[in-house]
Amino acid sequence: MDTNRLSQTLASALNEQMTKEAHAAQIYLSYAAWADSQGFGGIANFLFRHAHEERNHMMKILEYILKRGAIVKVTAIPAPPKDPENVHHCFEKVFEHEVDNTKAVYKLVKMSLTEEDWATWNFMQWFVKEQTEEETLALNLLDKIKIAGGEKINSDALYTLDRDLEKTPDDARLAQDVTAENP
Ligand code: OFO
Repeated sequence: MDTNRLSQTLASALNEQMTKEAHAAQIYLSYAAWADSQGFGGIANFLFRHAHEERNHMMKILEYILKRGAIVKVTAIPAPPKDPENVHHCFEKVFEHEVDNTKAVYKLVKMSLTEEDWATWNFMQWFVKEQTEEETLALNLLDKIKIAGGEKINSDALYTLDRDLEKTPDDARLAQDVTAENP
């Protein structure tokens, strides 16, 4: 009796996505280490927390593949890109990585729709929402940095940003979650 509930195509796409989330964790980890070495402890803390979140995403997919009776393939994780040039560049890259991951998530949603695999389609909706939150968060931070001068951000503004990021919540609120009771 075949107990595998995932098609070959979806199983391998989910495995790829699992590695992509692990790669995202490595990117955040390396940017966090870079930020700390530059003296930005608050930014580093924010990025370290995010590395942890990405690893949780990897685990979420791994558990889903197992639950559906398919095979998990743990492979090598590509190396993260080189260090950012400055704080502005760091968050530009963070935003780019998030958009890139969103595209991969959308691909999986489309594949599950085509295959009429509603369990996977439903599972992927969590990632769609998560990516929207992460893009919003990265965009909000980029906006703040741009207002403070972008690449030419001065040390006072950097100091404030670093201090604020130490306590910045890991998720952004989305417009679609706003209600009259909870504006
Ligand atoms: Fe995995 O959430 Fe961003 O990339």
